[in-house]
Amino acid sequence: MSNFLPVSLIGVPTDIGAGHRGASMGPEALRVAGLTAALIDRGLDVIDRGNLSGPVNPWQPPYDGYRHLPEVIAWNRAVMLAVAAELKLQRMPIMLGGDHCLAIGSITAVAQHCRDIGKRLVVVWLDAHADFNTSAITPSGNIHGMPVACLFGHGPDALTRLGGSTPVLSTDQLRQVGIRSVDAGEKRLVKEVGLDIYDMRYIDEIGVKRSMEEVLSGLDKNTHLHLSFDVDFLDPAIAPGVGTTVPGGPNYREAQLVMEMIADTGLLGSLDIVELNPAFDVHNQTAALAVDLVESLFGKSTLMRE
Ligand code: 5AB
Ligand code: MN
Ligand code: MN
Ligand code: MN
Repeated sequence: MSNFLPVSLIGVPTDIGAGHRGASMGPEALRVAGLTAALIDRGLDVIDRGNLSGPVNPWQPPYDGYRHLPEVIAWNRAVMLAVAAELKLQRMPIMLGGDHCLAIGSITAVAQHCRDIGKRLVVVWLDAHADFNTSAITPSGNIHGMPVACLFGHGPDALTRLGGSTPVLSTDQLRQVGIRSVDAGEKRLVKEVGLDIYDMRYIDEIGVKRSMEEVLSGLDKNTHLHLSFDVDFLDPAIAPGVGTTVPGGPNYREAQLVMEMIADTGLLGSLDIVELNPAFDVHNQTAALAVDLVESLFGKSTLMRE
């Protein structure tokens, strides 16, 4: 049997925060690619809770620097409540996204839970983007480019205070990996706040292994590790099924090593799989790759080390 908590899959079929339609089909694509069976094969106890529901995508232009803000709020409330319920049952929530704005709700719930039980939360954010835009600096108004800023208290009250208190995260609680596309205003803000970013330049220079050793340093038994996995973290050559591809991401083995090293910590407590967009995918290959990587995240390739 595995040492992992039982897991609950939570489908979040929305593209409300994205600049392209289609991430709403992500949860089903992950299921079709065999996510549940893969986790059961890893020895995990798995319940698929089905999909959350929320407002349809009205596909409107941004208003006051935000696109679909009321709908984003509604979806995130639903996510926060669902995640809180699973954590209370001592289950590991796995979000099947859905665009990355859902991380506001999931991480708000996880942070609240950690406060309640006296655990330290550390978030590892795998992404091509820093997701640190605000209404004043966003080039798009798309809220999937803003979740990290919201979690740090920069954003509309309804999102920054979704769970009551703000900020949800501080700089010592977040490590971003794989970053290679940051907008001009976003860059200034990220530097001002002092985000802990392991960008692709850094990874190229010192390698995945040493980078991940640094990312995962300072964790202990009392740490709850939340992984927010934006599929556009991966190189588009292996993962075309996302709306916002950026060249120069990790290749297959580099991505596997990232997941394997996270698995080795034994501290994974919650997970978002986001931004998968089947409308851009080829024969569901990106969903299949995401499932393959999640298997590594749950220890598939550590056999030789046991
Ligand atoms: B994702 C961009 N920075 O804000 C913006 O995929 C892209 O969740 C955001 O990382 C990408 O619109 C958001 C140009
Ligand atoms: Mn991204
Ligand atoms: Mn993202
Ligand atoms: Mn994206």
